[in-house]
Amino acid sequence: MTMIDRGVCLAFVLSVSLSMLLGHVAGAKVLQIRGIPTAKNPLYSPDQDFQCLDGSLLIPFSRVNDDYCDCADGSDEPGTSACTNGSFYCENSGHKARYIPSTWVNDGICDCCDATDEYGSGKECANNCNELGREARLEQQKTEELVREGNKIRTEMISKGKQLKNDYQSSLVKLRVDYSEAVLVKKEKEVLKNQAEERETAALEKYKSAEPEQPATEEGEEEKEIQESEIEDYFKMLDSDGSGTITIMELKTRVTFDKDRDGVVSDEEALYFLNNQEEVNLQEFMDSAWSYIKPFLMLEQGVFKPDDQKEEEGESHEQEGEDHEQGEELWEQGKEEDDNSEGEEAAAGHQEKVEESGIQYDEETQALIDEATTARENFQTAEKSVSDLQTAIRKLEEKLDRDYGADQEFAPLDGECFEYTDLEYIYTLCMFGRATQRSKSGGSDIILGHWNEWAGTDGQKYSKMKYDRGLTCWNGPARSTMVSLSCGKENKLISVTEPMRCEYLMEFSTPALCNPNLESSDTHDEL
Ligand code: MAN
Repeated sequence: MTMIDRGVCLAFVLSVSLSMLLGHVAGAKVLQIRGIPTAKNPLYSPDQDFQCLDGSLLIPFSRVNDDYCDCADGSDEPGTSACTNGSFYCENSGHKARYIPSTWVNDGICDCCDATDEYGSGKECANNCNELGREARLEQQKTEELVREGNKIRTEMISKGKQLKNDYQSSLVKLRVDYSEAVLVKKEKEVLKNQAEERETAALEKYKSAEPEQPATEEGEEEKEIQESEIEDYFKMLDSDGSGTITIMELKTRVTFDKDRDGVVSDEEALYFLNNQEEVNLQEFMDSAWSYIKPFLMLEQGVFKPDDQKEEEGESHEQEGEDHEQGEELWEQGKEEDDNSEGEEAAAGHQEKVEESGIQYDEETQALIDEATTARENFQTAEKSVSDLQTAIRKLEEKLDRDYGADQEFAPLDGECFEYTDLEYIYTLCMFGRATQRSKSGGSDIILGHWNEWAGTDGQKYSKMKYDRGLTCWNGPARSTMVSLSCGKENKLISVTEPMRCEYLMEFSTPALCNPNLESSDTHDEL
């Protein structure tokens, strides 16, 4: 190589390295290192050796942006793609500045709207920062306007929420007083009932031997067999894991057993239907559990209706002999039996037989039966009001403990239900209650989850609600639903999808989240 050739070659190398080192030189005065913001210029001083930003190495300044990676943190190559872990700064004047991975530099793809990342790839990138910036600013204005408008409603929700919490508090005080009174009344009625039943039992003693035995007939046997096979079928259906026993957990996934219709099948409810056992096998199911379950099942299937409905419709009051009474009565009776009052059981047994046998009692005995019946009814009424008050107190306590947001802004939504319909299903979301799905072609509600907790992350706790423990999918998990909340002028269920089988995602807009003081990840950037 001649001296001239060498000179040309050196000049070329210098010009290339200079072009990699320097970026746009505004007004040809300031030396701007490519790939860093101006604020970081003091860390890249051409008249000093360069200290890698992690402090790991000191290198001659000529090795900055020389397309060779020296620093472990990639800080010597902000303007080239030499380091796999470096970042390149696009100023994007007119829009948002951003960092991109330095491996994107000169890769033939326009990443920065000011086109600065593609200075050496030959790719022609347009600088469209002004246009994009304008659009983004408009978008941000719209968002701010929405937050401002929504915030007005949010303020109303806050005052309503606070009012509700106060109301719950005063109702609770009152209910607790009512409850103490109701417990006293129940005790009093229980004493009266026990006394009346003692008299009734004594009076009925003399009629005991007069009760006719039921002779078994062939027809009766056949009918029994049919019934048993029906029961067995139902057993198999309830035994969803095919283990040969029905457990509390298996009953808890079925709305049929939500006796008090509060949206949850409680342990108490499940135990009731399993005759107070944790699990039952087929024999136990036939012998005991079935008599508790059957009336509820028939009720659900519309085979018979609760008493009050019957009365309204003027129907007769015939009832199958051995099954427990339907609906409310049955539940109350079950609870009574749980109380282990043997006298009551015996008297209730008498009562059934009295009705079945059609025996004519003498006047005095009949009067004692009537008296005991009234006493039993009075006791049941008193017992019901105690349990109703207990339920009401429990529900209020739950509401008082519930997290309704920093300013109680979500409290007015408690108990409100919202619907969304897609091509196949009608979805319902009852806030702080449960989420359900119903096929448009009919059938019953499938529970997609019960309210569990707030599940938002990154300081945005109230942006997600988790509903779980829904109806178990065939061979799969229990259904669950995540509700993703965002600021909107009205409370509305916007969409429902099922991204994973039996895991649902609902999008819900609410003014409760239109808080101008909350930093959203977007509004923080300078535009
Ligand atoms: C039903 C619906 C669906 C769900 C399937 C799972 O059809 O609840 O959403 O994916 O059951 O078997």
